[in-house]
Amino acid sequence: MEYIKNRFYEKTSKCISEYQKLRKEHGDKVLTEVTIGQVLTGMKGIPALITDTSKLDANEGIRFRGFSIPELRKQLPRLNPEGEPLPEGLFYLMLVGEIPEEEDVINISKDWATRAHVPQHVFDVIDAMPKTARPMTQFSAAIVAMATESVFQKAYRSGIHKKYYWDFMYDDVMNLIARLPRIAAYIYRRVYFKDKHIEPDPRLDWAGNLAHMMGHDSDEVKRLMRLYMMIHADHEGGNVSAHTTHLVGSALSNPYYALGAGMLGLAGPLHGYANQDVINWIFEMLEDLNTNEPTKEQIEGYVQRTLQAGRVVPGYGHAVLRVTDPRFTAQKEFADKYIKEDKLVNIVNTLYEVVPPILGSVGKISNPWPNVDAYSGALLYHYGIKEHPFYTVLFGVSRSMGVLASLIMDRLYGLPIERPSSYPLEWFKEQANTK
Ligand code: AMX
Repeated sequence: MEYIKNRFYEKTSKCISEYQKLRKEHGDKVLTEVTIGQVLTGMKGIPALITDTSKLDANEGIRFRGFSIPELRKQLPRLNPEGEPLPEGLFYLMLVGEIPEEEDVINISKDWATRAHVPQHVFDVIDAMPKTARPMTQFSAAIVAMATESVFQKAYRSGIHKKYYWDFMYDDVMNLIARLPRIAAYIYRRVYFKDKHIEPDPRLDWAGNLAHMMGHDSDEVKRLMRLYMMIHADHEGGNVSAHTTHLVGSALSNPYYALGAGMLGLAGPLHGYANQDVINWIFEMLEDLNTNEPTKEQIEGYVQRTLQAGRVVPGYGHAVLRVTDPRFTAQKEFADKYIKEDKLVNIVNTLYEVVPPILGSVGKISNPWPNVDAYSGALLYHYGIKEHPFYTVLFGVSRSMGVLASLIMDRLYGLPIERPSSYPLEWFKEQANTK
């Protein structure tokens, strides 16, 4: 499928000269002031990164190359009119910058299917770990172990010119994304199904094949998996998994290293791990309340107790968003349409009524509204994927598409190594006291 690579280059190569012109002719232009507050609260709001694949608006949510999630759910190609779009189409959009034709999406599916072979030593690395090792530990170790396959690394060692880096990066990225469903499903079957593995079916699409290899072969689960893989794919460049992948890649580390590092960031409870933490927290609540159907008042009381204990309410709040996450809304619409009665989904819906006013009343919380993680676990659980310690791996498979599409762009632009400055606390105190 060389034509997709060619089309990417054809559509985006003009950005190389635009980037160089900006750097040369407008390098002195002041963008914004940076406050001490921004530095001390996680560099929020500082325009410090170039990311073309998606942009997050605080009051609207994510847009992928200008398209919102509702727009994409209507416009991206799907396998049948009732289904969800194929994530392959979103990858094409993020990479090439335009909505693909159905044929392009089918071709990416086929391309990934031909690249999906995972070398045996990667499975050996996974098998060497205890089954009690967290699924994200196994997942990131497997990704790093697969760096033996990096064509970019080999090309770099052989001395290729830097203007061709993106080309080798492209092949690494396509191979890597193609192989992640197999690795994820292998870990899932190893940990929860006594190593009874299921071979890939190359006729299936990328997300459908993941559901199949996990042992969830129904059309319903495949539909959910396509939605899940689409909405978790990218959230502009500053979030921990995207920024880490970009930062490590800026040292010209191969994409396996860069993604492995990004996945370790995704595994943190304030980031991607929140999607499994939501279900953990709900089960803790049910145990504490000794019921499977808590009342609104009981839930309110538990939320208050969580805050009093100095813990966060997982699935709520966001570093950038100031409204209900449209990824939450997409999942809620999916549940409203397809799920008639489910206790966990009902609890998640009640939490949506209960949590925002409580968090809003705390005073210091910038965003009391739900994020993507508030809903995803309940949907997976409903469709029989009940092993919640595994959920962040699914998030990681999806997130690979956005962060790795960006990594190809990074090498196309020829972005340099990233190296911001740091100062001791004393320096900030001095700045605070200067007029
Ligand atoms: N429950 C309790 N307290 C919360 C909270 C929540 N859901 N969200 C924010 N706060 C607290 C913060 O911990 C912080 O407390 P502190 O001043 O005592 O340290 C204070 O409110 C101010 O934080 P903020 O400016 O509103 O948010 P932030 O940018 O520092 O953090 C986030 C954002 C997402 C980490 C935070 O909202 C949070 O911890 N949420 C719960 C975990 C979660 O759902 N994470 C997933 C995010 C989406 C994703 O990446 N997948």
